[in-house]
Amino acid sequence: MNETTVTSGIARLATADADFAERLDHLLAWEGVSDAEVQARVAEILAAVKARGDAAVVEATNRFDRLAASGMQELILTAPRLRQAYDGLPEAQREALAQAAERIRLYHERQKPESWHYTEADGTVLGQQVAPLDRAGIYVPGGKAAYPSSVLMNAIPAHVAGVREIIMVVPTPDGILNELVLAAAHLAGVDRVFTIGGAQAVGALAYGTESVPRVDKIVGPGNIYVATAKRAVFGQVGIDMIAGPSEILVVSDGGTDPEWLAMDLFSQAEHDEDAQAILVSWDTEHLAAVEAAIERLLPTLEREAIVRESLARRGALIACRDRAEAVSLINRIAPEHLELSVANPEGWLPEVRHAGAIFMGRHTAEALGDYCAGPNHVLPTSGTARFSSPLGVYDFQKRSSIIHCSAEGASQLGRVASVLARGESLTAHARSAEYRIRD
Ligand code: HSO
Ligand code: ZN
Repeated sequence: MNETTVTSGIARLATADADFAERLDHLLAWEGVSDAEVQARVAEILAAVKARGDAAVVEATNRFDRLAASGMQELILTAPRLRQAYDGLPEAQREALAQAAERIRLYHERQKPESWHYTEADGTVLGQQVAPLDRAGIYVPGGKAAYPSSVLMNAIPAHVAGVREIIMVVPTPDGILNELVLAAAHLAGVDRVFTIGGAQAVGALAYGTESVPRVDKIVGPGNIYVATAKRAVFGQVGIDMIAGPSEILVVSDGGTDPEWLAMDLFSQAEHDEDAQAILVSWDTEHLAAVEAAIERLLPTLEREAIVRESLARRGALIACRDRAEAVSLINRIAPEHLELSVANPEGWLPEVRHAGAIFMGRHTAEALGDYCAGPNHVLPTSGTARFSSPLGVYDFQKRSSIIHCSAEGASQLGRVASVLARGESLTAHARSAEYRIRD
């Protein structure tokens, strides 16, 4: 293949090209950090919330979301209001939401880590106790990315983990509430919703105000101000990952309908202009057929402009030589979503080391995982699947070590500890251990 691009603007690359590695690096590069100006504005908002609590949050909310709330009381929605949103949905939506929620709950039930312990010969017991967080805060964006499905994906694992209180924040620009988002909150077990957003909402959750309780961890996606605020309060509270734009990598052996694959690529590209959709195949005729399908289907899309921009900015059709090269591309890219659109996907699994979620076979469209298959759709992006995992029950729990020495165990361990403590010149440690040594 040469350097030309098809009219969709999607790049064509081939692993055989001399500059392939360089072009791939360029394609994958994503700079997620905010500039100094955003950081300064966020710092100012956070400082105001810390100093003046509710008043500062209400002021910022009125300003940024064009509201006229006289106090925080006007920005609170309690359980009955969430229930009302759910009851008011058209039947089909209520059903679909309930089915998705149930499947997500069942999947996450399986993730629950258990406490464990074991007893040594001298009677000493060692173990690990798992406990949920007391309170979690879920940030739900209010703009073009207000996804009820994300409410389920963030709140259900928290609920399954046993979190005592789940607080949700969602901005309502111009006072417009998204009923589906509220209905999802009802289904997912959210206790209270504050209609606030931006850095001020992150600050309120991190520090607590007169009305907003301080949480132990803040999860959920948001714009650059929200991401910057989350980074800034990290340490004071836990946070989940900082999500980059959505990505999909499809590997095809040539046996899947090109239109299906084109639409799978579009399904992530339509999220935003910076989303990334890549197709890899060693079958060059098939790649050409997918290209043709892309051209054919693009004009049929509601979000054609966003998809075109995303494909032109960060999309690619990559021709590789063989299956082995496809595997090394998967692990190099470490995609958020990987579709293995191949004959025997199980055979590939042991070789896939880095991917947020793996969609196996020709029938498993990523969209099914986005909504209702069961696994979480909050996944590591921008190559972070190298070291992190999907959002899960474990993100809403923490572990405590358990040590219970028998008299005999304390005596034995005391000898070891004493030697090490004296080696560190920490003699109170040594003596504390030595008291328990029996002759
Ligand atoms: N694909 C997105 C999740 C989502 N898709 C929500 C549709 N709605 C996460 O990468
Ligand atoms: Zn999606």
